[in-house]
Amino acid sequence: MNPNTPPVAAPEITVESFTRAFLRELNFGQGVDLDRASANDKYLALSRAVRHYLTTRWLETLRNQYRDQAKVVAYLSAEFLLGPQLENALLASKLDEVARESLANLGLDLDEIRAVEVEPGLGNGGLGRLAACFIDSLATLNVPSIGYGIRYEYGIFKQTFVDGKQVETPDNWLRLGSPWEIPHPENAVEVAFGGRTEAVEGADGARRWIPDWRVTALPYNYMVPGYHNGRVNTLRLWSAKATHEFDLQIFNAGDYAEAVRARTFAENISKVLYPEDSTPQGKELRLQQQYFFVAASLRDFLENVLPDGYDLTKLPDRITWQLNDTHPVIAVPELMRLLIDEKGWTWDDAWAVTQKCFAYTCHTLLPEALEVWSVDLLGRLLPRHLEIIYRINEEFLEVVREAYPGDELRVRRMSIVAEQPERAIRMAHLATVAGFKVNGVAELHSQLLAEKVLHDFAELWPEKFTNVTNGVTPRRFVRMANPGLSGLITEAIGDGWVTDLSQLSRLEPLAEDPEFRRRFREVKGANKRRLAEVLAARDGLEIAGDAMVDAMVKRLHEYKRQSLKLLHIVSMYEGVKSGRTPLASITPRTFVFGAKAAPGYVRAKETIALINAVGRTINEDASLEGRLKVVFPPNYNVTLAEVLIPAADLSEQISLAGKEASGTGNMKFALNGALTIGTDDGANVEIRQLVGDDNFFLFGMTEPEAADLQAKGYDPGAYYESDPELKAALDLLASGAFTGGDKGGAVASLFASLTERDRFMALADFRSYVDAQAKVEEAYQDHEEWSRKAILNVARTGFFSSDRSIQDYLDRIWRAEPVTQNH
Ligand code: NBG
Repeated sequence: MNPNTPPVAAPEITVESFTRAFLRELNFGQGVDLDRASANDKYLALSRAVRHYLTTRWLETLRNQYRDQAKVVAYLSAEFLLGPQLENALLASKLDEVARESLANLGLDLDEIRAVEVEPGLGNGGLGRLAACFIDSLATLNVPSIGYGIRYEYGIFKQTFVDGKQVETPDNWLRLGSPWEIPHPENAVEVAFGGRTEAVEGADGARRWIPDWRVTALPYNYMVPGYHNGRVNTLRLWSAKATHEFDLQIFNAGDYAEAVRARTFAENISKVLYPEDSTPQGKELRLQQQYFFVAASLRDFLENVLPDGYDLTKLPDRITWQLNDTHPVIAVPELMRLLIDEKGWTWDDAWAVTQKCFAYTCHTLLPEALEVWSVDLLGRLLPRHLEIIYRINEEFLEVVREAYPGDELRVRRMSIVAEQPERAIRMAHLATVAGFKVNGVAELHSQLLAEKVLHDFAELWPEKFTNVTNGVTPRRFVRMANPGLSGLITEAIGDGWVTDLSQLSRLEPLAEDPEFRRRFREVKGANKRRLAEVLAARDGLEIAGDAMVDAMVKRLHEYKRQSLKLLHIVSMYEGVKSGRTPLASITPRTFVFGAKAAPGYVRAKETIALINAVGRTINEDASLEGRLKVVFPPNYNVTLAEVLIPAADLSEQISLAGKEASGTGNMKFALNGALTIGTDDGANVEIRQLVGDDNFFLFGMTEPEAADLQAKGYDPGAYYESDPELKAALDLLASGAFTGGDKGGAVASLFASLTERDRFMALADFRSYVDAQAKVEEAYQDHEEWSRKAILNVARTGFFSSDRSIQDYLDRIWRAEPVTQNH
């Protein structure tokens, strides 16, 4: 075939063409006619029809990329929490209206078909969702880029509640097939593990690795369409397959059981996403997953993306591998290994190039969340990589000793190899040594990284450290999730905001316009009704018609302090029951929780059980006349977020200051016109600076105050004793009033943990939190004023677009350029 043969043209964007593409897929792809088609048939045929439109642009993007050889950004991430794909694909390719009309002509409803989609839950929370927002922005900004990750067969577990307690079931998201992926077995690569190394005569640094087992990494490509710009980037997720040779040998020897065992062992690598958030589990399988996907990705880039014979000394001009947290950091010794052992480079040449290829984003401040691998495990699984890490460390420590002669304490602190409590590799140190830039994800976080977590490194290499505040994609989280608000905004300022969110500032004067405020409230009201319908249909939950929607959705973690929110609810309830608060004075409110707890995180699971117990009591208490409701829909995910966030009035961002790296839910809520009640933590700080103190409910200690109190000796019992409302709330909880008289179990455990240790100082912030909540109550009474504040939140938070984040990365870290498509 002539290499210049252009790809087949996409079907025209007309109702007729679309209908033909849809019916063809239904008939020939699914093998059914319209009358007999199941909902899933229709969904698959519709998605594949949309795919036709994207594919042509995708092929074109790839051809241009190959021709231009422009610098590429490879986003290496163990998680991509994509959310549903169909609507985003329709929107990006300008097919939304056409598809709706075409289906309506056939007597079908687009929204009904959309509802069939099972979202790929290939992430735990913020980190994975951020990766998904970033690839969307990279495509929309026309940046040649590729996302690399793992195609987990089971994503984040499905959460259900049994008697209010979390029960996990597997998320079999591929059960009915995914129309969005295209496997490419011909591009499979092998990844090796285990074994030993041996010397290579006369080589500078090179050694031979003799692994003892291998798996095949099979790539699945996903399209990442830019918004209305003709670019379609690639997300390549790897699936583990047993190698055939390995298999066949055992099989031929007649040991079928062993053959199956070997296959299962190999394929387990991409079987399931680790349901951990913030705290890594030192599990061998997890290290296998990490090496598996980065080894495959590096090889893929070097062999399939670069042209044959590419001069690898120029690699830093062609690529930046962005390390999304420490999960992909094993890529550093892997590149060294490839260059030295396989390409025959000297150590120094390899290190010079490697150091210019990687940049590292840190996503946490919790010391226990910084990944560490025991030398024993790493040496067993990746013996050659361990040797390379040791040598990197040796040379690095020489640099430290030279800079700080005689300061052995510092050398020990900075070493990549920890000696206590066991010999282990600190992946964040490796990433910081090897990366040419290290960034935090919000101003405060980056500052604390440089002052605390990675202080010694920031002192040695101040120029390496920088901040890129997170962002979220306005396409999914405003344009798609909130069509009502989008329409209103577009009517007022045109539709340029969808790709340039700073334009939202032009809404500012409209906050003073009573008619605009009325329509804004109308949209919010409609979004609440939509939420009510979804919760009723999805979970049989009931929310109060036009009550304030107060939402706290995020992973369940002690530092995020869902327990503080719970104390507030209990305290309100206690106030009414004890007669301290007249019922009529209470603003009707629906508290909405959404949170998964890591399956092994007992305290988090207890908190879920207690929220459900308190919720049940309050919802069933007729004396409250329905003024307070607590709903906790199980299995919070992207699909639900898209319905909940646009309906919210109040966004709860109440982590202990200095613990939440950034938060991104906080941005989504503000952009959809919810007001934040929050601490001075993560990106809350920047949100408040932008929206102004009058439009944000600030409470709690600042980070230095919290650190101070901790240093002085924090005694939660003293707060319990001295604040009668706090005491009453905690006592009511402890009395078993919400748990059918049961004072043991979760009740006793939470009570003790809060009053005795309270690691995240919920009691210290309780008073200022409930006082701020009282201000919320008061402010909400004045609908006009509240809407004004809400509109100002929308108008002033355009900064939090992931397009802006990506532009920041481009300008200050990647130094890559957009490459415009032909149309
Ligand atoms: C999370 C932080 C959030 C942050 C996201 C995205 C991890 C390890 N970190 O605060 O807790 O918004 O990363 O940066 O999941």
